Amino acid sequence: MGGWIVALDLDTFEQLLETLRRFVSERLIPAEKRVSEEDAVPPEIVAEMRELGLFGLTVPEAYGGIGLTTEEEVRVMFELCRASPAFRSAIGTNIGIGSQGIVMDGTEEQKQTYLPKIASGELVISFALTEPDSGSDAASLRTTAIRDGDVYVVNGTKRFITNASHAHAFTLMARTDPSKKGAAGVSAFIVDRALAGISIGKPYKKMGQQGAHVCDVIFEDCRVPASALIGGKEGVGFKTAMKVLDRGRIHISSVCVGVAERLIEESLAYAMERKQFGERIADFQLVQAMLADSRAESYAARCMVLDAARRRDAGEQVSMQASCCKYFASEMVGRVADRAVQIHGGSGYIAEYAVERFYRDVRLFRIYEGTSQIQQLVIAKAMLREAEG
Ligand code: COS
Repeated sequence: MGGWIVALDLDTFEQLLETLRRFVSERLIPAEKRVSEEDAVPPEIVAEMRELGLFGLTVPEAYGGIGLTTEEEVRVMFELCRASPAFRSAIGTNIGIGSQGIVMDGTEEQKQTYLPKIASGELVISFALTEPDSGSDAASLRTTAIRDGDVYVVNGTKRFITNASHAHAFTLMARTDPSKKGAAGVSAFIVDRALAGISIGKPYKKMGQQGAHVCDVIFEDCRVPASALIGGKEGVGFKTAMKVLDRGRIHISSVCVGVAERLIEESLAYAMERKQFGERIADFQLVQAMLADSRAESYAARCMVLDAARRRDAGEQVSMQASCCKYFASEMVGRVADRAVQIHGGSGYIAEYAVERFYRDVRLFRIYEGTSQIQQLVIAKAMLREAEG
């Protein structure tokens, strides 16, 4: 691991944020248009992200990463996500849903085999949970992993898997016990892409977030060594996935805050420059109301995300708070993007302006890593559980 992120005393962490701020302004934002047009993050930028240590932000130091706390991670994301979400996506599965199952529940051997390469960015890892018939109802997944001697034979299709087209490994959730219908029959594996019996679909054409790729992953009689079972335990893979998503949802919420801050910056700059009726539109109270609503909501989301992150770092169970954050922050950035387009007027609908692209990009935040409706369910279920004692 190269670069400047070594030990995270306060000064070093502030330095990290400062370096990142510069990287975002000088390298990422100027490359946004190109990323969108070419539907790819340029390899030289991926290489720079690797150099900076960004692929290893959340991997513990003992395995070659930087081992950020959740709070530090979200503060890094607030900065990074002032640039197109496609850049975040390039590192997103390595620092989040792809790696965290191994970090949380992997055996020592699994950690030593995978985490150093994940942290350096040498190995890209994706998270394979969703299927054609299993989205929000994740526990109904049908992909099977049937034990046969010292291997599991995997069959099934995973859908909309982020970074699958360039992944070297997958954190895969599959049913090891088909006689059990729900969560109890599901196990988690680390599957190497190089194994026979894995094919990757063509990247889907999406509404936004060009430069981030999602594909189907098809397993046909793929023989996965038994040693790939995460933690060496069957039947707990759904729980691993849910724990990973708890952290993932806080992460996505911080992404939403970063993007909202950028949209506010763009809106304010435009409103201060654009003149109508002989005045800057920023001086009109109806425009000010939109700016103020966006600032207040983004600030609220930032506070929520920091609180949830700190609670997680203190060892609290934060599923409910993670869902509150994901629900509020993703809906918030949708409203902020909508106002940003409105403040830009006709120009907001034109691809020359960043807000047109961000408006499309942010729509996904209300959907992936659990829709807003799933977050509402998780929150309400927790409320009922608490009230019922
Ligand atoms: N942490 C640890 N364990 C958890 C957990 C969490 N956050 N959430 C659930 N579990 C456990 C439960 O305790 C339960 O275990 P027991 O049977 O031992 O009690 C088990 O997992 C099943 O939980 P539950 O009955 O609540 O599961 P449901 O089938 O009702 O599903 C939802 C729960 C809907 C919340 C889940 O399916 C979900 O999050 N769906 C959305 C999936 C998603 O985000 N997809 C995005 C794809 S990844 S980009």
